[in-house]
Amino acid sequence: MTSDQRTLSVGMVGYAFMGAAHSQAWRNAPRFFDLPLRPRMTAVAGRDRTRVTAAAERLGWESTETSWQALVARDDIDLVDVCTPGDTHAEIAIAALEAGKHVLCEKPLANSVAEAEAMAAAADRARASGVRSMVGFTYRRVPAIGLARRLVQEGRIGEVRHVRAQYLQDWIVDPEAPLSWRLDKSQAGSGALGDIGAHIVDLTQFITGDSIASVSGALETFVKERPLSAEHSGLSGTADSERGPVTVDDAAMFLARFRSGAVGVFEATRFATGRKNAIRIELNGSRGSVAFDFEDMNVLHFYDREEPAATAGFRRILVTEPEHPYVAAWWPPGHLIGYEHGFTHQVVDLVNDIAAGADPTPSFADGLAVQRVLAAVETSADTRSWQEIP
Ligand code: SOE
Repeated sequence: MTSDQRTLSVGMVGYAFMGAAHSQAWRNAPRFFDLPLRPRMTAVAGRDRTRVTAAAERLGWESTETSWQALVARDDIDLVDVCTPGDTHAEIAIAALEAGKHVLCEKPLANSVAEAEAMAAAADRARASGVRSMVGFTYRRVPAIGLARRLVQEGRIGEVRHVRAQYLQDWIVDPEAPLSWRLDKSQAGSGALGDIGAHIVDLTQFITGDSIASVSGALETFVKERPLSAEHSGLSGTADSERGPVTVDDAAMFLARFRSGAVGVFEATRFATGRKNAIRIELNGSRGSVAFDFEDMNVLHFYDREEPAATAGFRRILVTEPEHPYVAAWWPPGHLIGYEHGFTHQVVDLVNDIAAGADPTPSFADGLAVQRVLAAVETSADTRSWQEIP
């Protein structure tokens, strides 16, 4: 590293929805948490000079590059933050790791198992020289999710039998919503399955500490053609008069068997009218249950079967106490946090791990494990058969 030891000099590639969320996190993390290294928002890269300059100004980056290669080649960058569509993750992340930069890469890790394997192998090689990597499954860092994991790991719901997970959005329910890169297989790899299904695969494996052994799935594309996108940013855009094919799934469903013997039902869709960003996870165990919905993200529901029957019932825990994961650094009890805080917690954990020489999680190997589940769901849907996860 060439930069000042007390700073961690960050270069970010991409500056749309995820770039904005990550920028907020790099800026806020040292303001609310005591960090061993001070993140410096050194440079942001994007292909269009005018737009990347405007983004740098808006989001607070000191300088710009018009190619990710130029960013990765800079001596004053310690960490590369990859916020681009999935088709570029492997190339950028591997080049950055080989250049000795730590890497934070948006999810899903890649667009295929082969790419994810190459990334995990590159991360392993880089690790030998102290270079760290993390994949951005940011919802792991929602305090209520952290509490759910703590309760499950402490045995408070006993042996897990049922895993019920949904990720529900509705941003393309209008058939005239334009074809963004998220609807193009060559850029996104898959649709609802990889974009949001990946989150619930990761979250359920994280909370249970278990892994999915086999799946049986189905995919559906309801709207097969859409207007081409004239302009697109985040989840909205303007339509062109020409139309093109949707090459990814609109909805993905699958049954799962976990290695511990638990069974799971998963659903990821962009057509759940009225559901905006509902990540719903319920686990039922031999001793109790936990239930979470991101649309009420400061709350965890907990049922303890060992309480007296007359008063037992789902308890609504407001996860805003200093005893809860990450919360002590924010506001007094009852003063809620939001979507962007998960990204800040992600940066906090990553910076702490880098300073301590520890391996951040979720690692690229964890990202590869999710990718294997996604691929198995696709094969299962194609072949109408159960698929084992290697
Ligand atoms: C779009 O569906 C999206 O932005 C995902 O890509 C993110 O991972 C999720 O956090 C919100 O929705």
